[in-house]
Amino acid sequence: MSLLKARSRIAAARAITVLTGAGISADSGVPTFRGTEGLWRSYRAEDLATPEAFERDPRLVWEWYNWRRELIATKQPNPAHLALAELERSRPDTFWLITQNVDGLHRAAGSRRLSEIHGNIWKVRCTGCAVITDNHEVPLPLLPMCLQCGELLRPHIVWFGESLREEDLRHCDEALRDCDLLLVIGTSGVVYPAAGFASIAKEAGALVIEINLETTPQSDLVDLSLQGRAKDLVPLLL
Ligand code: BV8
Ligand code: ZN
Repeated sequence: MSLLKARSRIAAARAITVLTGAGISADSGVPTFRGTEGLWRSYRAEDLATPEAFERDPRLVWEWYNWRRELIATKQPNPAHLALAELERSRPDTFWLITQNVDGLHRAAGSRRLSEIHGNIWKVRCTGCAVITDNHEVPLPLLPMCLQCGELLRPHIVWFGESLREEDLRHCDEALRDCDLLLVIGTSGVVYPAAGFASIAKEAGALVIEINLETTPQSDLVDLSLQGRAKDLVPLLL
């Protein structure tokens, strides 16, 4: 199937679901996790993005998140984010966006019908009273304390070994089963449960199109794997 064919299938789709990963924000200058300049490389992130790491050394984990907040605060949505927000506006009732990204760039681009399944780096959650608040302070004072109950605040982010929120998982399952087209953009397909989303949609009869710089573990599962930068291909497709 060519790009033209993909465009017509997208235009004809009854309901579209999109799954994005760090690759869609790479073109905004946000480092991906597993790429060459990836976050995981320089910051041993597998050890930092876990509840155990936060338990052991909350200051170190907050230093990493402050570094990322400072970096992301200077980044803008790119044409791929904007094209997806445009697509949502053109078909508000038959569109859902699932993102693994915590950078908030889809929201900044105007997306509203979205599930941020790994949380959002601009939200903090109290380890005591669980209140969630928006916080854009850069840098956050180390260690940030809850104004309500005085306990330690943590990033409102899903770490490795932590379960995703029930309502997000339900929403994703619905969006994956109801759609007749799933676009998978800029994810290495390594982290579960998101890595299993393409096969859920496929089994439910959707056409699955992948956009990535490289092939991934789901490339042979999808109907079409387009190789290229999201900022170039996504606007072309939509
Ligand atoms: C869960 C927040 C139930 C952190 C993230 C052992 C113990 C416990 C759990 C597990 C275990 N073994 C496996 C698991 C499950 C685990 C998992 O999947 N581990 C992996 C590593 C095997 N998953 C979990 O723990 C999840 N919870 O399963 O709960 C449970 C509970 C207890 C015990 C068992 C199960 C929670 C997962 C969420 C983790 N949190 N983020 C933070 O961000 O600070 S994951 C992190 O990786 C980011 O969210 C990121 O989005 C995500 C996935 O990475 P990608 O987005 O795909 O990014 P990546 O860099 O990998 O790839 C970028 C891609 O883009 C590449 O393919 C590249 O080619 C492409 N690209 C680059 N540039 C471009 C581009 N494409 C297009 N255009 C470009 N310009
Ligand atoms: Zn509190």
